[in-house]
Amino acid sequence: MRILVTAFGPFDGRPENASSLALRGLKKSFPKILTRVLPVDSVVAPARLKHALERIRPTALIMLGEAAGSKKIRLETTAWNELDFTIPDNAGRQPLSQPIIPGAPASLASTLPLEKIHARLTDLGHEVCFADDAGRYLCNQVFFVARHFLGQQPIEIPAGFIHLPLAHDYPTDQAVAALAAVIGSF
Ligand code: PCA
Repeated sequence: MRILVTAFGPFDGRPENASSLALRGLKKSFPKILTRVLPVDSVVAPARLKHALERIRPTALIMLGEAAGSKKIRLETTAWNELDFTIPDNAGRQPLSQPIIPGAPASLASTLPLEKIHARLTDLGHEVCFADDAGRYLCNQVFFVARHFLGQQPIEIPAGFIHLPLAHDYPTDQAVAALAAVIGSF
């Protein structure tokens, strides 16, 4: 299997992003996974992700980001075709109330085995929930772009988004353990 796991770099004045901290730890346990850290830039991030998908042709895609305020690992069920940034991205862009891909469906579902992942993480004692709103910012954007792109390929792969709490709300080693269990469910 070629598993691609993406995370985001820092944004919103915080020095680190919990998702890239966790990704670094995960790579140590699973050196064979392919990784990309995307910038919080609404033009560069989707372009880089699509480029990685074309180059790597992964057999599974797990996208990670951080969700400030969340105490649980959020298994995102749905990507929404809307940009409505509450803060600008790192390049200063702030699209409001506009589609990500005009003419594409209003929403696209995760194709990760979320029920199985939820059961597995719960059994291991992790704080985990399903969530149907990944925001209208970069995480939702790359989730939608990836699902749209992959939906047009001849073979569908499991692909979806997982939001991690900030590192002070969910220690990185625990997030890494949870993600290791996610990887182990493929
Ligand atoms: N979280 C933001 C973007 C990058 C990240 O880690 C979001 O939820 O959209």
